[in-house]
Amino acid sequence: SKTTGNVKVLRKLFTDMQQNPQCNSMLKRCLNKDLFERLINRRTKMGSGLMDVIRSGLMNADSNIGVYAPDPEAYQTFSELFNKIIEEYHGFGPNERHPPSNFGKLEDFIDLDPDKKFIISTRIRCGRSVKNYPFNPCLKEKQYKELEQKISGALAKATDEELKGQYLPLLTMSKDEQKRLIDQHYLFKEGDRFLQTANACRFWPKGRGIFLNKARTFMVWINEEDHIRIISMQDGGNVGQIFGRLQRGIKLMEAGLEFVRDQRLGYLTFCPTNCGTTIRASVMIRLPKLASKKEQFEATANKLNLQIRGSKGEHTDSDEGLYDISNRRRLGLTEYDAVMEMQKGVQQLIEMEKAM
Ligand code: ADP
Ligand code: CIR
Repeated sequence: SKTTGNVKVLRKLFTDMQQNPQCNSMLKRCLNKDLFERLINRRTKMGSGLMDVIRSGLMNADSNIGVYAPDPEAYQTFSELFNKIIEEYHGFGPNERHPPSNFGKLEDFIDLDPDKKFIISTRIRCGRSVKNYPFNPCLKEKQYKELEQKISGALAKATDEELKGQYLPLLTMSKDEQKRLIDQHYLFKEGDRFLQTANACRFWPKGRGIFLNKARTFMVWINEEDHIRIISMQDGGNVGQIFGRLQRGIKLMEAGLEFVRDQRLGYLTFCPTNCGTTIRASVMIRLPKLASKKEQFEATANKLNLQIRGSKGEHTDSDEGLYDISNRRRLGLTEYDAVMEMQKGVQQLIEMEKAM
């Protein structure tokens, strides 16, 4: 039967991963044979199985994490696996509860680089999933269209002059325009093999697109990795201005839509690294002296709970000494603390660079 065949394929891919010395993913560390056998026959009500959770990690040996939740219920159904990964990534234990949302006082956030010596730009993003819709692998073509309409409709109701803008569907965008928007760091990339193998790119480019305000400081991604990504960014290091704008953007979306929030895990997203606050606050920064001492750079970032990415996003290299440095944890702390973790950490890195 089909199911037995699939189980065979799954066992083979799992064994290959276990035996692959190149693979160093959290999936490999967290899913031992024993747990694999316990999870192999489980299904969510929507029919998602273990294969749907771990396919990306099995097919991409260079995954950092290697799992996605095909629908919100998967976090429960496969909790033994997700909880281990969530604990390793966020330091959030299985008996902890994500705190209520708290964005704190905006006055506590500063300009990290008033003389514009180190920071090119700063960006804060968060993700949201719309209630009563599964995640990418389970979405039907019709649901992509519904989501696109609902989300772009909510954005069209903006009255805040700074947030007003227009929605650009990927379907009608020229390849030139798409490339320009990606190169300018506004738009998501195309052909992410981690997402493709997670079955997250079906019907692409249908239902996908970007909303951009006039000043290009506020944008919303529709139906890429998550239903919604809300982004605030601008040149320089003014964290307060950027975080303030993000909060107004979130309020705008909340006025028109309802989001999935779990008692224990906070806001639910497709990738477990994004649950909780869903906040990634980052600076695009040059720290030539510190970065030349790779081991010290990485160890310091780690100690400060910061994550270093390349200059074109996750899984890319650094170009011309440019790094994308952000808070690593998003779950088990407040929105205020997530952004503050980036602010304090980057402040320290800049101090170190100055002293070198
Ligand atoms: P995510 O949206 O999940 O944070 P990526 O790492 O793929 O995912 O980044 C998306 C885009 O945002 C990439 O083009 C990346 O270079 C860009 N980006 C991230 N941080 C900044 C920043 N501080 N300034 C400018 N662009 C940024
Ligand atoms: C991976 O496992 O490398 C991809 N599925 C992306 C995971 C998200 N990574 C992260 O650090 N936020």
